[in-house]
Amino acid sequence: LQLSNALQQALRNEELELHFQPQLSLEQDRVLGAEALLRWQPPGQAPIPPGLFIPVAEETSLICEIGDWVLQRACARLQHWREHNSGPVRLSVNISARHFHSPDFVSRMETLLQRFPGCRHRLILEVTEGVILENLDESRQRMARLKELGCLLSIDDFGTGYSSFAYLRELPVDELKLDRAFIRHIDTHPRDRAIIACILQLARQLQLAVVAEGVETEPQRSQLRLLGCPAYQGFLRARPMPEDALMNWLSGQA
Ligand code: G
Ligand code: G
Ligand code: MN
Ligand code: NA
Repeated sequence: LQLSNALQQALRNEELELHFQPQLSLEQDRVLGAEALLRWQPPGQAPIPPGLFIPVAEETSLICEIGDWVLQRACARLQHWREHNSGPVRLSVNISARHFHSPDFVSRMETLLQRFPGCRHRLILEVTEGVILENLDESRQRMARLKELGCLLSIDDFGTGYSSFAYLRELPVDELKLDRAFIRHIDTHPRDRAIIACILQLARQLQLAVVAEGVETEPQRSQLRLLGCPAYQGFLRARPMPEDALMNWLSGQA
C-alpha cells in the first residue's frame, strides 16, 4: 500500500521516465526500432526497478493510469522523432493485462492515434500470452480493432507460460518476442536451439517478425544469426537508456 501511494505521487510529480532499448537486425546490425521501458527515479534516492513497482501497480487500476502515461509519452516521442527524422522508426510498449482488458482501452488508443497520427503502423503493443488467454474472445475482438487503428501487435515472452499455438491461427499478431530464457544457454544447449529453430520456422510460415530478447554475448548472437533469427535486443549491443543517451548512441552507429 505504501509503495502504491508513493507510485501514485510519483506519477503526479513526473518521477517516471521512459528508457529505450534499441532492437537490431541480425544480418546487418541495423537499428530497426526500440522498446520503451519504464523507470522510476525518486529524487535523491536509488531508482526503483520496474520488476518491483509494476506488479504493485498491477494489483489496482493504477496500472491503467501508468499505462496510459507510458502510451502517451511513447507516442509523443515517436511522433517527435518522425517529424525530426531522428530516433527509431518503431517503438514497442509493454501493456499489462488489466490495462489491455480495461473497458475503454481501444477507444483511448483511438484518441491517442488521432492526436499522434505519425505513430500509425509504428507503435507496437507488446502483450504476453497470459494477457491474451485471460479472455480469448475479448482479446480477439480488441486486437482486430487495434489493428484497424494502425497498431502493431507483438507477443512478449513468447514460448514461456502457456504457449498454446492455437491462438496464433486466429489472432492478428505481427511479431513474436523470443523470451530470454531460450537465449541464455543457446550456445551450449542443443535443446534450446531446437526450440528456437522451431519457433523461427513457425514465424516464417505465419509471416511474423521475431525479436530475440536478452542477447548478452557474442556466441549467443552468432547462434541466433546461424538459426536465421531476424532481429534481437540485449545488453551485448545496448542497454535501455534515456532519450538523450539513445540519440548519442544512434549517432555512433554507421
Ligand atoms: O526494464 P526491466 O527489464 O527492468 O523491466 C522489468 C519488467 O517490467 C519487464 O517484465 C518489463 O516488461 C516490465 N515493464 C517495463 N516497463 C514497463 C511498462 O511501461 N509497462 C508495463 N506494463 N511493464 C513494463
Ligand atoms: O518482460 P520484458 O521482455 O518486457 O522485459 C524486458 C526487460 O529485459 C527490460 O527490463 C530490460 O531491462 C531487460 N533486458 C533487456 N536486455 C537484457 C539483457 O541482455 N539481459 C538481461 N538480463 N535483461 C535484459
Ligand atoms: Mn517487453
Ligand atoms: Na520479454
